Amino acid sequence: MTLIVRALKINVLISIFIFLKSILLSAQEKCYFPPCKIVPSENQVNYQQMEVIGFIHFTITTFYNKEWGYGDEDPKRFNPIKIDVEQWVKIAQAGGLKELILTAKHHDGFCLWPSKFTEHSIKNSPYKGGMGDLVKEFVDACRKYNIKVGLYLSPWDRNHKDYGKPEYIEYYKNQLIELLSNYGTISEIWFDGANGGDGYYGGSNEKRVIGDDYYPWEEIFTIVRSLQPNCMIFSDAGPDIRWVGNENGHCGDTFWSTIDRTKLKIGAADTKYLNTGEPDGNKWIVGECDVSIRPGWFFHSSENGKVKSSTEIVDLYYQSVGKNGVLLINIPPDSLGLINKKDSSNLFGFKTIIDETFKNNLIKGSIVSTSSSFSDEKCFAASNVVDESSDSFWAAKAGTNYAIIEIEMKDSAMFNRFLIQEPIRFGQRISEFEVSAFVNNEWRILSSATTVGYKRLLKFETTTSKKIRIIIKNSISTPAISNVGLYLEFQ
Ligand code: FUL
Repeated sequence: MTLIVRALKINVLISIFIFLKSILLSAQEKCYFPPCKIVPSENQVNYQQMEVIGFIHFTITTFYNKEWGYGDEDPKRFNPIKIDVEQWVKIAQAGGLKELILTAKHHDGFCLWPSKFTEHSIKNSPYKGGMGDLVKEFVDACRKYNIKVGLYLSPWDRNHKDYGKPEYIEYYKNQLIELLSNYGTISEIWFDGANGGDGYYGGSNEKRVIGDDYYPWEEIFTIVRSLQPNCMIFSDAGPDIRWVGNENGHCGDTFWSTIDRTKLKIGAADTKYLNTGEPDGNKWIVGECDVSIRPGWFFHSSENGKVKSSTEIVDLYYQSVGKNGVLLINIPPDSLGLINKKDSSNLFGFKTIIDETFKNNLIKGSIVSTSSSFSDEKCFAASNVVDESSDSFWAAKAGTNYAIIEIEMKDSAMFNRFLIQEPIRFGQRISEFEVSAFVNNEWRILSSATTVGYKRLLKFETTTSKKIRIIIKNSISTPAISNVGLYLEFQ
C-alpha cells in the first residue's frame, strides 16, 4: 500500500515538474526574437559601447616638427625631457576616452619600444639613457587608470632597408609578435592603409611601390587572434573595426555596420562605400571615425591656435557616435612629452557638454503606445523604449517594416536633441524614420533620418511639447528599438 502511495506521489511531482517546464518554455519561446543573419560579436557590441576613444601620435617625427618622417631621422633627437605618460592617460580619462591607441611605430619606422629586430628605436635615443620603453610606460599608465590599450603598428616603414621585399614581412610579423606578447592585454591593433612611396629605406632614398598582395593580411590577423584572442583588429577592411573612409571623424548620414567584406581592400579602399556600408553586407564591421583635435596628427606649435573647440568636438560626436560609429580623437603630445593645455581643456569642455546634455532624459518612464507589437509578452513591452536599459527592447509585429511609436510625457518640456537606439545584438534594421512633436494641435516634423544602429542622435530647434511621435517608415527586417531619449542642450 505505502509503495503505491509513494509511486502516486512521485507521479504527481513529475507531472507538476513537466507542467512548470512547459510554461517556462512557452514563455521563453514568446520572448524569442529572431536575430538578423548578420549580427555583431559580443566584443563588437562592447567596443561600440565605449563610444569615444583616443589616439596618441607621438614618435621621432614630433622632434622634427613633421607629419610623416622620411625614415632617416636620428634616434638621438628623441628626447622628451618633461614626458609624463600618466598626464596623457589622466587627460584621456577625464575627457571620457575609454581606450587610447599609441603609435608604437609610425611610417618613419622608429620604434617606441626597444625592439630586438631594429636599431631604429628608443634604445638608441638619450631617453632614459637608452633604457626606456614607452610602450611599457603607456601600457602601465593605461592599466593604472583603467583605460584600454590599443597599438598602432604602421605596415609602411620608410626606414627599413627591406621594405617592399619578403624579408620586411618577416620583420613586420616579428614586431607584431613582440608587441602582442610582451605587454599584456592589447584591446585594439591599428593597421593603417597608407603604404608605399618614397623613403630612406636604409639609405636607398627611393620610391618603393608595393603590390596589392604584398601583405599576407589573413596570416597577420591569425597571428593577432592566436596571441590576443580578444584584440579588436582595425583596418580598411576590418575584420572587427573599419575605417569610415575619411579622417574628419564623420560616418555617412546613412551608416550600416554591415558591409560586404569581399569589396574591401586594405590600402585601396572605396572610401564612399566604407562611409555607408550596405544593408545586405555579409559582415558586421564597426565604423571607427578617426580625427585629430588639431589639423595635423603630430604636434606642431604653429597649430596651437587651431585646436578644435569643445563645441566642434561635440559636433564630431554627433557625426560619429550619433550616426552609429565610434569616435577616435587624437591628442598628440609635444616634444617635451606633454599634451598641450589647450587640447586638454577643449576635450574636457566637450565631455562636460555631452554629460550635461544627456544626463536628463525627459521621456524616461513616459507613457508609450505603438502601432503594433511583436507579441503580448512583457519582454517586448512598448515601455522598454523609455527604461534607459540597453538589455530590454520593443519590437513591432513580426514581418512588419513600418511602425508608429507615440510617447506622452507627464508635462510639457523643452527639448532640442533626440536619441534612438536599436538592440544591435539582433542586427541593424531601421532604414528610414521621422520624429515629430505635437505642437499647437498638430504634428510638426522635427527631423528625419535613415539608419539608426547602435545610436542615432538628431538635433533640431528647441521645441516645447508634451508628446512626440516616431514613425519608422522602413526597415529591412521587423523593427526593434531599445531606447529613445529627448534632451535639452543648453546653447
Ligand atoms: C593615416 C596616417 O598616414 C596618418 O599619419 C595618421 O597616422 C592617420 C591616423 O592614419 O593613414
